[in-house]
Amino acid sequence: MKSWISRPVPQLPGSMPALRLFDTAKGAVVTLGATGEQSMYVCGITPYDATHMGHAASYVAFDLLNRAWRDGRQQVSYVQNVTDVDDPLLERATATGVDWRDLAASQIELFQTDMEALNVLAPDQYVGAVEAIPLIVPAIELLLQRGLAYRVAGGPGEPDGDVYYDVEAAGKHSAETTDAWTLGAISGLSDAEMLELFAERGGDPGRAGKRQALDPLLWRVAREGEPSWPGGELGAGRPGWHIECTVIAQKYLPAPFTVQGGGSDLVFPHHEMGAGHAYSLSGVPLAQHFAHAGMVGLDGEKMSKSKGNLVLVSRLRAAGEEPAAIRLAIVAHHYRSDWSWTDEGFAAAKDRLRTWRAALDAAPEGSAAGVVARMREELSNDLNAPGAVAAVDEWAATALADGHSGSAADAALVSDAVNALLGVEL
Ligand code: 5CA
Ligand code: ZN
Repeated sequence: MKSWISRPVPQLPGSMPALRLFDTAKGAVVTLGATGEQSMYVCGITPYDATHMGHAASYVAFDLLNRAWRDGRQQVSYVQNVTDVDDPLLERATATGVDWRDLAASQIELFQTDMEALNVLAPDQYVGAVEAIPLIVPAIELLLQRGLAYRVAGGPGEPDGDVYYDVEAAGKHSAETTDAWTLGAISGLSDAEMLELFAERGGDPGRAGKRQALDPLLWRVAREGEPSWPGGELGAGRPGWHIECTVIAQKYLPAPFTVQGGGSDLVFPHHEMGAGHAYSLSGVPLAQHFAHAGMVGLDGEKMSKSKGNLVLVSRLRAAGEEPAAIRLAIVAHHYRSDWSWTDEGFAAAKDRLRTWRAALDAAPEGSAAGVVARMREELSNDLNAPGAVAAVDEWAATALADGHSGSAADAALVSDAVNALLGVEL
């Protein structure tokens, strides 16, 4: 599928120190090897509603990582999916009387426009679940052959043949190797916690005929009134959610790739199960590291399409708000923290943008190198964007207090650094 267009990233003199990042699976900050080549998979949207501030913040978070790597002279391969067929999309389409394909296409278009406006660098591969089905089917067939997946009998009104992943068999299958995956390897959650989250986040623990309550769906055979695709030995149907991301990542990225990213609501079951699927298919881990962005709320509640408490990037843009100010409001929060979007926070970001721009006209001679070094230091420390923002704040305060006539070279370097590292165009 077509991706959006990245804006150019200014090249700064010097480079970022070694990058440290919090790894969810290890429960600790790790240093990423500067091998020269990095690879990242970030879970994309389910396109049934417009991009809200929570989605935007998760893509900005991994855009900071992308920019930090590039500043550290690393080549980055970046893949993102779009879950362009799934229950919530089909349900919304039915409820609103829109063809599900038209709904998905319109929301993907809006998402890409939002990403472009927010100066999020585009992935190298932007891949839809639907276009990946020919890759997903053989992967599920292989899991069945290996005894790591099984078919479930239907019930009243339900056909036979939905395929589920056998988490227990998969855990045993990988047990002899190092870095093996067993349920909980990524999330570190207890069985009770997993059961609760599984039900909340698209799982079906009570489905009759499953071997374990936490076994996730791999293939849903065709139902009347639902779209379906040829499934080889599986029969016509459509894929489950986790296998989609695993197969797309395995197709387009090295194994293991460097970082799997998404919001913290994807830790379980999505990234847990995806890691299991990958191990079962290839015998090596899906990713070296798993990183997660915090949840964004509105007035203290998680922002979510189902609750309807949404601040939409597109709505703010339509109201004439500047995307750079939206981005600055996002990066004022550490990517791992949970935070709420507020009018005051947004007003503060707009003030800050004005202040930084005014300071560029008064940049003291020789002041830029220090602020660039501090921004890099902060960002190399688990993408501490608020620290980098504070460094620019201090520089701006000094510039404005001194009342110098500005140094054009210093202004250009600070402006380039704020653009290259934070993605904010001054
Ligand atoms: N299509 C799947 C991933 S394969 C999906 O989760 N789509 S989504 O549209 O629901 O979410 C897209 C991304 O936004 C995910 O990384 C998700 O974790 C993140 N996200 C969703 N809601 C929030 C929120 N309130 N705050 C922060 N991030 C969020
Ligand atoms: Zn995903």
